[in-house]
Amino acid sequence: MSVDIGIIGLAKSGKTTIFNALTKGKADIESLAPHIGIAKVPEPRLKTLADILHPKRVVPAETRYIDIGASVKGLVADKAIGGQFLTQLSNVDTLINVVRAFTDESIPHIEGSLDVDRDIDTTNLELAFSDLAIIEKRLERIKVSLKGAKPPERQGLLREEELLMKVKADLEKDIPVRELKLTTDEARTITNYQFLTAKPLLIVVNIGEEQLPQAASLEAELDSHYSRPNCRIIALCGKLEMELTQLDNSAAEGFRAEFGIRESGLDRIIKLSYELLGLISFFTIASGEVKAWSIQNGTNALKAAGKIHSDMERGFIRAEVISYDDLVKCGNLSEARKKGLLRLEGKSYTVQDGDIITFLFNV
Ligand SMILES: Nc1nc2c(ncn2[C@@H]2O[C@H](COP(=O)(O)OP(=O)(O)OP(=O)(O)O)[C@@H](O)[C@H]2O)c(=O)[nH]1
Ligand SMILES: [Mg+2]
Repeated sequence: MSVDIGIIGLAKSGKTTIFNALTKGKADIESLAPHIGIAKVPEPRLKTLADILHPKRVVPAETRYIDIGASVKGLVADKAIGGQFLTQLSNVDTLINVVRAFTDESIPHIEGSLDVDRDIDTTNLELAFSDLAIIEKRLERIKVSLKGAKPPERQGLLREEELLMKVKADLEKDIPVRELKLTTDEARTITNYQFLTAKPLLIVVNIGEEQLPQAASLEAELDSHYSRPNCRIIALCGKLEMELTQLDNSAAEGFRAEFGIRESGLDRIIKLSYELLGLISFFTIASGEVKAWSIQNGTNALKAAGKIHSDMERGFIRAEVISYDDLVKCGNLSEARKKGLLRLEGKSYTVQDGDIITFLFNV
């Protein structure tokens, strides 16, 4: 199971360009069908592990990107995103909103002018409309169900109704679900609706090449306006990022240096998405392969095993764990074992970022 990231934004904002850059793909920018592509998650520790362990293969974790291929505005019928597009979007783990900041006379902006703030608001509004439509529908259903409901069921329905009314009032005040402070119970109920404004949001402001020298200051300014709980904003040039993926790494680095870009925009997108989702990496070594896996911070060893294979979760016995730092310090596994740095942990052990884990299981 990979992490799924949905790319949204107004028409001609550069969604497919950024999708192609992220997935090193060649999706036709004219095509209206959704594009789905895989990107490897950059993980510098894998290289160090490969140097220490000499595996046959190194397998990074993967992220799936979905470019739904139509602008959010175009999707809106009766002021809410509907049908197949909503289904696609409601299943993703996080959203990227691509906002146009590049100028190009030959590509008319659908609103007739460039305005980053307006476009961010437009998309946020569309997402909120979509959630409000879901709430309205559910509230109507609850009303009907309440008519014949027996006391215990009735109580549950009333509680749900109250929660939905609260969320609705906040959405109407432009407060997205991702910013609400909910109890664990409320959060659990809310998860079922897969609200779009509940998803972490990364806003990617797509600047032109000529704006690159100001990218850092622009980003700092945007950040001060838009960084909110579970929401981050960055500026990058999608077109350049896409072109750089066609080059080998050292040539791409050279170009970046020339443009004063410190880090690949794509790496930053993935890193920030991971941060927003609260994901960490752990590693496994088996059959000559070193593999990276992504899990939610706070996951226990049992669930981490299940991420690899359901058999491993079902037949879980123990996990043999060493931290990345300890392994690097020791230089190899047998030295680490001698020093007693390989720990045996049980089901409830909370996996830490960078752990190298061997699961012992029995099926
Ligand atoms: N000058 C310039 N053009 C860009 C940049 N990013 C994208 N474009 C161009 O803008 C046009 C639209 O880009 P797409 O990536 O197709 O945008 P989209 O959001 O996928 O468009 P739709 O799917 O039609 O809504 C293409 O001609 C791109 O080459 C950029 O940073 N600078
Ligand atoms: Mg497109």
